[in-house]
Amino acid sequence: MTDHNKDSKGVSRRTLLGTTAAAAGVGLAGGIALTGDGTGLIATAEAQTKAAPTLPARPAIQKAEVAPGELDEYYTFFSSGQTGELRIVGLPSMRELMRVPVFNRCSATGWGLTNESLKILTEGLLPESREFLKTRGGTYMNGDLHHPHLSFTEGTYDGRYAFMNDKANTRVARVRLDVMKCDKIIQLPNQHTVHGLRVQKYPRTGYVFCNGEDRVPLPNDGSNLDKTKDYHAIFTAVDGDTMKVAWQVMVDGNLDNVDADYQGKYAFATCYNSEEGVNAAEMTANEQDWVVIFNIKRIEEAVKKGDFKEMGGVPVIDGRHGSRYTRYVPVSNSPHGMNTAPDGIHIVANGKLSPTVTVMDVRKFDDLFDDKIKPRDVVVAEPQLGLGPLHTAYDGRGNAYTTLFLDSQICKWNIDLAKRAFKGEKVDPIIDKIDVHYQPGHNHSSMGQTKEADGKWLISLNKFSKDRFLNVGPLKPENDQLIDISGEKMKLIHDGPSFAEPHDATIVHRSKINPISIWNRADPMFEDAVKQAKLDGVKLESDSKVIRDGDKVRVYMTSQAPAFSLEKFQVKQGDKVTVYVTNIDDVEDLTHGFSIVNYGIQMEVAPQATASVTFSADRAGVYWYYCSWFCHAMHMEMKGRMLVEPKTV
Ligand code: CUK
Ligand code: CUA
Repeated sequence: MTDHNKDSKGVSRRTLLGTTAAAAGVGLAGGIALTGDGTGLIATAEAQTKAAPTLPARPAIQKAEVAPGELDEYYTFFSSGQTGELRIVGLPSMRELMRVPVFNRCSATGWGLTNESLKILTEGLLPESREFLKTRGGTYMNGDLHHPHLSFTEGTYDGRYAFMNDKANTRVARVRLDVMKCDKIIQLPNQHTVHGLRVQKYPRTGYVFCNGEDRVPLPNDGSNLDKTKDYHAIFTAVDGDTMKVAWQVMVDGNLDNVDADYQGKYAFATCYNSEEGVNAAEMTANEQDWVVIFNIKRIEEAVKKGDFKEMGGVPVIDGRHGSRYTRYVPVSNSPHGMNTAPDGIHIVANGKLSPTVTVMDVRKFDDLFDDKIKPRDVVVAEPQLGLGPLHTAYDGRGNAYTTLFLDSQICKWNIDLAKRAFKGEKVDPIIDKIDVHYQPGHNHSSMGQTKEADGKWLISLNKFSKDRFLNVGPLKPENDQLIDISGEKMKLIHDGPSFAEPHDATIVHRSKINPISIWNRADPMFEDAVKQAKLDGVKLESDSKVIRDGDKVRVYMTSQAPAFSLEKFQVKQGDKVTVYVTNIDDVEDLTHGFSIVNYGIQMEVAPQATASVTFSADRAGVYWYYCSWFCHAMHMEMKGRMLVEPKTV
């Protein structure tokens, strides 16, 4: 292994910067083509190798510095783990551009406080959770966002949506990429946690595949603790357009990560705990676990002809061993990452407890489902890479990059060489290794999860930073490292600290993403406010009104820098007050905020948006409300007073 160890310490960021010009052009160089026979997107291995010489000639080291005023070439959508939000980071600068609250509460935007966000956070909850959360604020306060993945059309990103999971509370969310706001959250029935999440790549998304990790009794009614053989794990396909569960499959073992093919035929998930144990010793007792392959066409037919059990209002198909809807391919103990190569052919299950990764050929899956071959016959390579392989990324030139958690390295290896070695040829598939700091989980290459993998950049999401940054106390940041993969050897370019805890990321060329800067007044995000205003005879864009409706009071005002249209309003103690603020500024980046002192109220109101918040006016007195987003030279003066008249007894 030491042959391949390349210490990156000699590389100084200062010497890298300014030495080279940016690589010219985007050159999304994929060796993949749409086949005319309806089988989807497949490239031959030769096409992948041939793709390499057509790449624009690159300097030895790509330019990573993005000068003041320059824009990044890529958007990176980062998960944030237990922080529960989606983060948008520019690449290669690694500058954090935005945080999109999803499963968390956000003080800046009012996510979890405004009516618009509360609707999204509550409408998709399971009935039993709604009941459970009644006395707990109506929704969950936490989330654990691991896997953000963007919607596809024909094998590449189409700029519509990002989908993501909440491992903590079994939810799936969708973020609209036109406004970069979450618009749907649903909670999955029957399932206990969602871990792996990926989307259908072809013909489009389509399905969002969601791995149920933990096994629980079904129904989970408290009557069974120790009959653990009656616990089940569930795989879910969510319809990405309607955000409803399309179908579920009951499987053996715990599902970990998932990916899909480029043909629209299969999804496949790594499974650990084939032992179906309930503690670490039991879960890792066997030498082998498996990858479970889901046959999408057969499952859709089963749903059509009724070969399922309805549970929790959704069709559940039996996909346990022996089912015609699934196949189980044995791989070594406790595999983790599941990654489809941009060639549309190879998929890699990452060994974790084994130093190997298992490469399968998706073209063999038809025969496997027709019982013409044995499960292990789909395996075409199993290279030994190092200790703790977790996730694999690709460059579109036939090479793969695997994180080695225990070795704290990225291993670059060649798929074709690995296949030849598997057949007995004396070749070493490993091309290069680089130290990362420290303990990498996921890694990601630019456009590498699409057929348009361009082989320019890799980020390594390291779980530990230890000594890499100024010490900030016992809780340390993670370290997201930028690596140049345009050449034969990998080059470490940048250390990027991040707060808890990116697990996964999607690197997207900026040409794929086109957000707007000013809200459309007809946006569904505030359609409830528009409806209510209509009922009240109020024009949101121009009227300032206080409407009393029993003990409900609706306060309508506009904001235009540097003033709210209402300088004051009056309610009675105990009233249920809803304040609607419509930002009538039509200027890019002119966001106002609305915050009421000592009332715990705060929200963002972006240009042309309406935001609303409802609260109980329980404390009497004068309370100033103020604009919380710096908007104007007179921003400090942008304020008004709410009078809460005391209740008379
Ligand atoms: S997981 Cu965290 S390092 Cu949730 Cu994709 Cu592998
Ligand atoms: Cu409006 Cu600050």
